[in-house]
Amino acid sequence: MTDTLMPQATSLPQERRLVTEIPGPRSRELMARRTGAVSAGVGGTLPVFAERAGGGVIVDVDGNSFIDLGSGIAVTTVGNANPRVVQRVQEQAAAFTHTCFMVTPYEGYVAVCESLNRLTPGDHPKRSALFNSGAEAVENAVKIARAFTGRQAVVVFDHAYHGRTNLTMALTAKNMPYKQSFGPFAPEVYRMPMSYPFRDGPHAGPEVAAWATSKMDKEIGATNIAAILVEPILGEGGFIVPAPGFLPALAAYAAAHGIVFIADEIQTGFCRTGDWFASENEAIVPDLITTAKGMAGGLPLAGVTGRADIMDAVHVGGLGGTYGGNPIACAAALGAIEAMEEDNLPARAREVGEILGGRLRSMAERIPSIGDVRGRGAMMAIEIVEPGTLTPDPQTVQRVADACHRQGVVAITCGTYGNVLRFLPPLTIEDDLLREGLDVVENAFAP
Ligand code: PLZ
Repeated sequence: MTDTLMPQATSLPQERRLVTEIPGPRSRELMARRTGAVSAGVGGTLPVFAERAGGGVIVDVDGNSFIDLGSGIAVTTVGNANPRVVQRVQEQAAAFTHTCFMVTPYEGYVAVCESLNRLTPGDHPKRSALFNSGAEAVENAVKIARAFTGRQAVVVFDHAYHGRTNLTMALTAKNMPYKQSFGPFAPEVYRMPMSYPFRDGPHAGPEVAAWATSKMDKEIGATNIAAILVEPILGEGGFIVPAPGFLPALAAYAAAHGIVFIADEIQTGFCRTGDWFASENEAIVPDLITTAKGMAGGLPLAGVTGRADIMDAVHVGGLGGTYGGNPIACAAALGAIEAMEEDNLPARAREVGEILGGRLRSMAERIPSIGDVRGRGAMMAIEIVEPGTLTPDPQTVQRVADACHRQGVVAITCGTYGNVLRFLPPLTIEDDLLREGLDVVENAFAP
């Protein structure tokens, strides 16, 4: 490993260490309080409560140290409590915590927008706007595309995930747990077929895209479509990497028909896939791009970035929100982006991807229920099926994830069928710790 790629310093020992049963007594106590105080509707993955985290570990309130293979769902790409993030947050919190950018602006917001405009694909003039969550960014991207085109229809895809607010529930494909009993949903949302190489057979990317665009022509009419919204690699839907040519064909159709092409890079963006943005892999230049998660090192911040003519088409006052682009979140983003640039984290994501991908592929040779290994960079997954079939096996995935948790590894799942184990380690994880985490995953498959 070269010096520029050294993981961030953290005072936490970088080790897996179990000192109590899992969950330990302090976690059990807190879990009882949680049950009494927190809505049952808020789900949970691990039965332990966090106390500290950094590098590649999360330490719980009983002193158990877990190897983190989830980064809080692709958020702590630069490592938890990254020193550059912490320092800027502390300085900003001491200076001022909030003014509302629409009331009294501050430099941090502008600087984050400048970074987004500079780092996202394409060298055309760009503008950005900041929000609090991924879902809010997606909603605003749709608002902007509608204002720019004067059209209403929004095209999304099978297995898509875009959020939990009313419009983004409509944009999200999966019913349970995201949509069940929460309707009615926003209208003018149309779902099209997605390229899913493991499940749709040997269909080439352009072929699936042609199927989708022909449906758009016939069922919506291209001149009614404001936006085509797609995740370049589907996240919650199962880390589905569309076949080559699928995304470029969609982007070309959008360009030919005056449709705003929106890449939702909330999970894939900011170095995760080995590029700054996953769209770069097929040289896609989205009209708009939504970001959140990894951008701010753990603080809530989201953005919409894109062509200046589209972003500026909205009437003055049409975009905003009390907290959007909060100064502390902006300070965190500037620290996180500095870490990504100075430590060359796209290259580090490719290194992590080689360790992950190599190990997962060799596991697949030994474990017949691993039907597919896929992903890119530090965003990889295995899809679990009944051996030799495409039949999803979510029970095995749950059993493996639970066993990992008991053995001190934070493993998380995803997928339309709940049968995908995904790997999103912080890029500050040490190589040997990552390998140890993967040993635990492999052992967890043993019956
Ligand atoms: N778009 C591509 O991955 C968030 C959801 C976790 P928010 N994914 C994690 C859960 O179960 O709620 C996501 C995403 C993509 C949009 C979002 C939404 O981002 O910040 O969670 O609103």
